[in-house]
Amino acid sequence: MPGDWDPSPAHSMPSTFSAEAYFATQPPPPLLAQEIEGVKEFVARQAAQNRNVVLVTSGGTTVPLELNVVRFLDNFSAGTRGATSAEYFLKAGYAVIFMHRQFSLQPFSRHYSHSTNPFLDFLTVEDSDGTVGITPAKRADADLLAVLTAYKRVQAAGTLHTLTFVTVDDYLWLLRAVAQALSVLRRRAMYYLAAAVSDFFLPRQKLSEHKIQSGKGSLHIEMDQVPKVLKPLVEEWTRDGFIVSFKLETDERLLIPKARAALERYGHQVVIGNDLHTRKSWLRIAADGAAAIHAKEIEEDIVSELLRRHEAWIASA
Ligand code: 9Z3
Repeated sequence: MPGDWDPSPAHSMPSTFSAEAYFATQPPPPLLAQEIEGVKEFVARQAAQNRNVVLVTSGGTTVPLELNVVRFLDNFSAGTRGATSAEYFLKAGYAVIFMHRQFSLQPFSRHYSHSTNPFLDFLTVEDSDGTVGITPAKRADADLLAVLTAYKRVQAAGTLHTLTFVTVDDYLWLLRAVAQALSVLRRRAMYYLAAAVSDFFLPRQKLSEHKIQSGKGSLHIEMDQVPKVLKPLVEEWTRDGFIVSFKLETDERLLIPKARAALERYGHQVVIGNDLHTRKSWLRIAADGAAAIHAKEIEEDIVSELLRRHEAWIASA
C-alpha cells in the first residue's frame, strides 16, 4: 500500500530490485492516495451499474537522471495502441480507467491532435458577429460526427476515468494501487497493459540531486533493473482478473517463444506479441493458441477477440 515506503537511509539498498524491495525503498508520487480515492469511487459506480471495467495503460515512461530533473531517458511509444483500444472498449460497453503517459494520445482527441489534422483548422471566425464557427466541410463531416457522438455518449455515461503518469516510478506506484482498487471486481476486471515501460531506472538513492555537470567529460551511468511486476500483479494485486500483457520485440522471430514463455512464467490469460516496425498492421495473440490479425485499426480486432475471451473467463467462474 502507499505508505509502506521506508525513507530511512539505514534501509538496505538492493542492486536488483524485487517488487517488494522496490516499493520499500522508492518514494510514492505525492498525490497517489488522492488519485486512488477517485479510482475507488469510479469502480464502485461502475460495479453498481453492472459494468465490466478495463484498466488500459498507455504510452512510454521516463527515467529521470537527476532529482531536479533536467535530463531523462524516454522511449518511442506514442500511446496509439492504448488510446485506440480504449475507444473500442468503451464502444463495447466497458468502463475504462485510462492510465496514460502525460501528453501521449488519448481516446477521441487522438483523431485531431496530429499536425496533419489540426482541430483549429476546422474552426472559423464569423464575419457577422466575431464568434467562433465551424467550416462548412466539417459541419457535415461523418468521421467528426462519429467521434464527437461517441465522446459525448461516454461523457454522459461517465464511463471513462483518466489518470496520468510521467516517470517509471509514477507508473509502478499507480499500477499497483489501481490494480488493487480494481481487484474488487474479480473476474469482471480486465487489465490491458499496453504502456511501454522502461526496463531500467535509477533508484532515488543513486540520483544526483542537481544537474549533472559536463565538466568531467563523458558520462557513465549504471542503471538498475526495473522489477518485473507482472508476477505480483497476477499473484497478489489482482484477484481472478483477466490480464493481458504485451510483448514488444524488434526481432520478429522472438515474439511467439517469448510471449509463450511469459504466459508460462506468470500464468495470466493473454500475451500479445508485436514487432516495433509492423505493430500497427499485425501482431500475434498467444493464449490458447496463436492468431495473426489484421484490420483498418488493428485495435478493433484485438478488442473484439479479448471481449470474447473475457466473456468466457467470466462464465467459467
Ligand atoms: C506494447 O507492446 C505496445 O503495443 C506498444 C504500442 C508500446 C508497442 P504505441 O504506443 O506502441 O501505439 O506507439 N506495449 C508493451 C511493451 C512492454 O513494455 N512490455 C513489457 C515486456 O515486454 C512488459 S508487459 O517485458
